[in-house]
Amino acid sequence: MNRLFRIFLVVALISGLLLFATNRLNSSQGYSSGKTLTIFNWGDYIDAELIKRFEKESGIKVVYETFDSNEAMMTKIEQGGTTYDIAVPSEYMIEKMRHEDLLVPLDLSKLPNLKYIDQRFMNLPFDPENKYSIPYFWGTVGIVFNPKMLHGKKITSWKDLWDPKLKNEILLTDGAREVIGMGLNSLGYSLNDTNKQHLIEAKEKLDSLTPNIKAIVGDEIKMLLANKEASVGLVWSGDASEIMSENEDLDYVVPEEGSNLWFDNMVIPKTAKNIKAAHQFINFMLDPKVAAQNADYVGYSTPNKGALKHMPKEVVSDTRFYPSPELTEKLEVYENLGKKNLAYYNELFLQFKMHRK
Ligand code: SPD
Repeated sequence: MNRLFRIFLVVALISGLLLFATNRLNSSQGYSSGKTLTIFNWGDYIDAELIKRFEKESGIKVVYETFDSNEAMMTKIEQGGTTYDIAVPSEYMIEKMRHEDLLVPLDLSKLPNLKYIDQRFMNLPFDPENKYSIPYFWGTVGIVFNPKMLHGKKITSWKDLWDPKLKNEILLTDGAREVIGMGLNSLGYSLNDTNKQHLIEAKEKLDSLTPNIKAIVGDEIKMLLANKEASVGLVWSGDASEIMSENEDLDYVVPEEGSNLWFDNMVIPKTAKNIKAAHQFINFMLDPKVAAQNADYVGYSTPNKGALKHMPKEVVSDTRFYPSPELTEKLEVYENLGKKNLAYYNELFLQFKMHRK
């Protein structure tokens, strides 16, 4: 081997090693190359089969990360150093992200499947022309309960939860707006109330519920309720539907005092590195058969009108999970209450959690 050839071999070897190390480092940091798409979604919120199918059809590798609250998602995006191409926040957080200029405007011409979304879920106040967000799932907040464990007692109102007979029987979803909202609603206040006195009253009302609370948990709430570890849970409707498919004894109610109507939408954060692939993925998820498979898997309500045709009749006609527009109009959508107020909700929620200890 002559000297020149040996030098060439060494240089080629070192370059190859450097390239390999850089790729490893980049991928471990979520860096998206043209063939990588990084998605940031709620836990238990997609059929993993669909990710595999998208990867196969598009040749794009999906890096998938999860969060468990809008606040956690926002903190991660705001603090920087992430390269998320798609995130799935709820309405009030989308409004906040828009105001903070954290979103990339969508190219709707790249989303032909958008035509399948029911007009009822388009042009909502948090994003009036869907410039930044595309409907993913929607639902309500309510109470799932096991009438058998409650000796036939039916729950219809938030107030029912304060019944001393429910000692250590209630599981709460770990969400500041959901839990503080329950306190506010039970006192007849709005879910978007920013009156300090009302918020303190709501926190005190929640403190008085402490003896009945077994735990405040994340996605494991579904397993605990389905396995009869508790008889009552404050949950998102889709979780209720999934729990009920595991245990038919359970029922779900939106309390009569009122509750929350929510919308989770797909957005492209400014952290995106692969905006083209993000549009491809959003359009893929909007395909009626894909959306139907996803809804069937996660148990949440789809806003995709085209998908409903591919789903079992008994699912889409269940008004607990597909409530009529007349009922949803009576419910409240969370508003972006501004930095200070949202921080105050979080602080009260933390104080409430500490009070339990
Ligand atoms: N396990 C997935 C949960 C997603 C629920 N999103 C509801 C947000 C309501 N603000």
